[in-house]
Amino acid sequence: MLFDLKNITSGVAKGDFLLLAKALTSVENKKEGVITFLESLAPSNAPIIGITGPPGAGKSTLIATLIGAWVDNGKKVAVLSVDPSSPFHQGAILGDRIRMKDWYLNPNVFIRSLASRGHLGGLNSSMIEMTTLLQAVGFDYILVETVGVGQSEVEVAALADTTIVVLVPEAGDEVQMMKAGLMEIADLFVVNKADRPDAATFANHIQKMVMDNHTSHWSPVVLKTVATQNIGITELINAIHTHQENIQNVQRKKKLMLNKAIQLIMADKIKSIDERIIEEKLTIALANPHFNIFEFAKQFFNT
Ligand SMILES: Nc1nc2c(ncn2[C@@H]2O[C@H](COP(=O)(O)OP(=O)(O)O)[C@@H](O)[C@H]2O)c(=O)[nH]1
Ligand SMILES: [Mg+2]
Repeated sequence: MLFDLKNITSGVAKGDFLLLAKALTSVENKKEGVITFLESLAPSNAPIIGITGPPGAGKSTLIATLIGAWVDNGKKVAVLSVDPSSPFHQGAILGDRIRMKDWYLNPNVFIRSLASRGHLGGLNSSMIEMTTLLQAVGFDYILVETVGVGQSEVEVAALADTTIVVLVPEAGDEVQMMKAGLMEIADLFVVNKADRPDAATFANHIQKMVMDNHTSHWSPVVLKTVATQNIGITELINAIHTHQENIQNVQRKKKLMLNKAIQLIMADKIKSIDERIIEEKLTIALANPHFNIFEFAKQFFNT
């Protein structure tokens, strides 16, 4: 029942997300039958838009304004928000729910907070599966919010059609540190909190970095916004749409799908690693004074 695509889709069309929510939970937990279900989904071109950046930069606030603009245009929007999972409780921190609360009851908006599950600061490991499901059930835009620490911004770029890096004027040092990596992943830079004094200088600095660094045919756009006052949002939406048009080519799609395929294949291979068995064998192997780690590991390699 959870995997009745027709029922999920008609629920979404009516703004009833109960079946979708249940299906997403099964997909997130990779329950039995999920793969068969995912294999049955028709392809969709609904854009996946990744929004990453340091905590407090205004990602959630920006997302709320994007939702507002798209919903006004009759679109359906889904948001997956990946918060760093707290070591003290299992489960996501609820901060984003509060900020996005205006949208929680809207029939055209589906929002889910996710824990980052496992890899430190990284994305939830079922992200490809969940975004593909959201695409298939009738959303026009899928937004993925991730806190830009560690690997997560690289992971979101591998997942998203358009990656937006949100920065704030005082982020100078972080940008220096992340410089090279950011240039590779950002399709759009948003300097949010442009109501602050140093915003123009900071945006110019990013613009200069973009011009010094860009290698691909798409040169990242640098925009200034004040999310809390809806300033710069029209320009941001136009830039997202322009980027979407720009990436409609076979090459780009192939690159994105290659990334996703590799992630799915790796996830499948990791499944076959049983740490307990390795540990048992290791206990015995370590008793050998000639223990060699390469020789030991080799017995578990794929043949
Ligand atoms: N002054 C100012 N504050 C903002 C702006 N955008 C967001 N904020 C505030 O910054 C704080 C963090 O915003 P939030 O969207 O939760 O950031 P996130 O952690 O990146 O999702 C909140 O108190 C927002 O109200 C802005 O453009 N200007
Ligand atoms: Mg947030």
